[in-house]
Amino acid sequence: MLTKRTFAVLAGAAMFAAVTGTASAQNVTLRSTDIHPDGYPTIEAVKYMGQLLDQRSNGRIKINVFHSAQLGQEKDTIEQTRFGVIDLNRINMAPFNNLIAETNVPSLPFIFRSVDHMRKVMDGPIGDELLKKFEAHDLIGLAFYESGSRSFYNGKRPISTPADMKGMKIRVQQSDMFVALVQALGANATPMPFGEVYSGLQTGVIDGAENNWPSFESTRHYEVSKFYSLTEHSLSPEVLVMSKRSFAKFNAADQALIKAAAKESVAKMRELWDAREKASEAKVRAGGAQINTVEKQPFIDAMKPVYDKFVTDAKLKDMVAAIQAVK
Ligand code: GTR
Repeated sequence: MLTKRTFAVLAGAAMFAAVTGTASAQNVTLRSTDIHPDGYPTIEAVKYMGQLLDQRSNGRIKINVFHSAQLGQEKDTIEQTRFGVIDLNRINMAPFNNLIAETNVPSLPFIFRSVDHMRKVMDGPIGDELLKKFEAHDLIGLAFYESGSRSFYNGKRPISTPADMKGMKIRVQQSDMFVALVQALGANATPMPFGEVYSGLQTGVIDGAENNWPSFESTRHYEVSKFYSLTEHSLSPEVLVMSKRSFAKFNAADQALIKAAAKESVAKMRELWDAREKASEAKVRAGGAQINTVEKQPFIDAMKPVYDKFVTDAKLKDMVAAIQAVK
């Protein structure tokens, strides 16, 4: 017997099939998720991709970006995207680390020498290979976005050496690699969704966290955690993935349109990101954050156990070597 709810779900699915069965001719609005607030560079980049698609499909394909974690925190949205409940997901590499071994590599501490190095790697064949790894997990990797460099912040004291972190409770993303990274520095790692970090800092459940300038600013974490120490330990990029189920509903021409619009949004993202990093830095400085630089070598030296634990087989070792060889 069909319950009312099942009927509603089936009716919804049938309607979707009717619309998307000839998706290339009908109007489709893709649902895209992001945890950041409206106006954040990642949100604006996906909106830009939506504008390109809208124009190029003569209004048939649009994107609706659900910002501020309206569709859930990052880790929870992965399953929904795999099932096609969410069509597009702008997310960091870190929540994929436990699922797809290769995604650990660009998140590794100090793997990139600079932002330019990171851009060159992610734009080149290594990045393309990585995007393909999502397919076995019901996702289509469309593009990588910037995420600047992540540094530690806390409310207790400036961090100048790993010893300053001893015993601190540091929030990390839900990734075993980030847990190991923080433990290798002598601190205690607490994996936690992004949306819970502010109250965690405020109530003292955690002493600190790590992130880039724009996220440190947009979350107002600097109000409750004022020491920002420029360790710049990870450049873990953002990735834009699409549900394979949603993607399969388009014909080849529209699939090419989607892929091209995503790739073209990368330049837009970079332009927005560079400006936002500067604006965020100015805002947190004006807001009373205490910034210090660090000598990086002791932090780099402490990372050996992380590489030993996560760069285990030959293909991951080759990927690390290939990244290091990019000039
Ligand atoms: C941000 C990133 C998010 C998420 C967040 C976090 O920099 O853009 O995708 O990874 O950090 O720390 O959870």
